[in-house]
Amino acid sequence: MSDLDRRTTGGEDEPVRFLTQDGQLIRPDLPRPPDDVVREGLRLMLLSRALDEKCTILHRQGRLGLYAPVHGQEAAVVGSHLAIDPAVDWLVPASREQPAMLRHGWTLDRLLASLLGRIDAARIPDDVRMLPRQQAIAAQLPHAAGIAWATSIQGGRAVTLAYCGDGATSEGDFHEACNLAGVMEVPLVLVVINNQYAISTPVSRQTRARRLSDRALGYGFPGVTVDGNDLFAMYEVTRQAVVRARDGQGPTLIEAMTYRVGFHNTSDNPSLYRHPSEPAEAEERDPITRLVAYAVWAGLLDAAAVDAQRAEVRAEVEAALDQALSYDAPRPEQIFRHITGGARDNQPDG
Ligand SMILES: Cc1ncc(C[n+]2csc(CCOP(=O)(O)OP(=O)(O)O)c2C)c(N)n1
Repeated sequence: MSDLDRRTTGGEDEPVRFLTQDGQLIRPDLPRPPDDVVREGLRLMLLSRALDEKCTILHRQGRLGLYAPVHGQEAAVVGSHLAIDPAVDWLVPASREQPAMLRHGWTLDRLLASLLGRIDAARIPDDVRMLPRQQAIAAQLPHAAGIAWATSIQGGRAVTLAYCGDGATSEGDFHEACNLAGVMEVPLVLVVINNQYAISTPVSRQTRARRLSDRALGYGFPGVTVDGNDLFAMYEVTRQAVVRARDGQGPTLIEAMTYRVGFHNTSDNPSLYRHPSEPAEAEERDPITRLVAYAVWAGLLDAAAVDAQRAEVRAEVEAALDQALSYDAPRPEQIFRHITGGARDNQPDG
């Protein structure tokens, strides 16, 4: 029985955690990702934070419609995605997995184009094995189970990595997808980002279950709860789940315990439903601070190199924004594209 399996029996109450907040391994024998994976992870997390900052400004300037930040959840998203191979595996995001989508092959200018309504430029290239962001909560999950089922019928080695939030676990689509995935033993890794809130609804109002990972037991596959602010734990648990899936042993549910530090999206005001001390405390568990502490301690980067990287990713966002703004601006008639039905969808707008 692997560690992962043992944790599904309910014997261990604590989330899986490898790193202290000071960036030290809790036990020296714990596995750590290869150094290049840590470097890639840190860069993506910094890029994600820079993107959050820029998109919030663009929204406040009235130049961008809506943005859902990743702030606080970066290790959960990046750590899990680092464990799959974008050339082989499928990504099925929810609505705030921007760094995973970038690592999967959607370029930053296309991502920004999507947020700016420049939909032709935003198109996900056919060779990128990824679904678009999903705004209808949990609606992506039956598709994820279906993709995983299809790839297993085709006989390839592909694994599908899907994401949803804690609120999504109360939706019928979540349960239908998990049931199908369990019955058909599909190669699906489902990461539930438990950021404690579904807009204003706290997770305590979603379920009486002890943990969201316990949901998996009812569908006959392993569920494991992980410290979602710990890149190492997220990477290792997802890596084990991916090995299981590739070996034909079926799905795994990973609950990433984290916290949505900012607003739900740019139209939300969280001070209406939570005390400001809550996000302030969560900032003390910041996933980037933790990983930087490890990287400096392990000699992968020094503090000056981290600062240089922060500047680099900001410049990268600015350059991608310039590129995105050079694409065709949205036209009102595009709103009706794809909803008029049949052959008209293939005709020029208007
Ligand atoms: C089917 C559906 N119901 C309701 C909504 C409105 N809505 C948008 S985001 C959200 C909360 C989602 O919470 P969670 O699944 O925890 O993900 P998070 O946004 O926290 O990442 C809700 C209820 C929606 N988009 N789709």
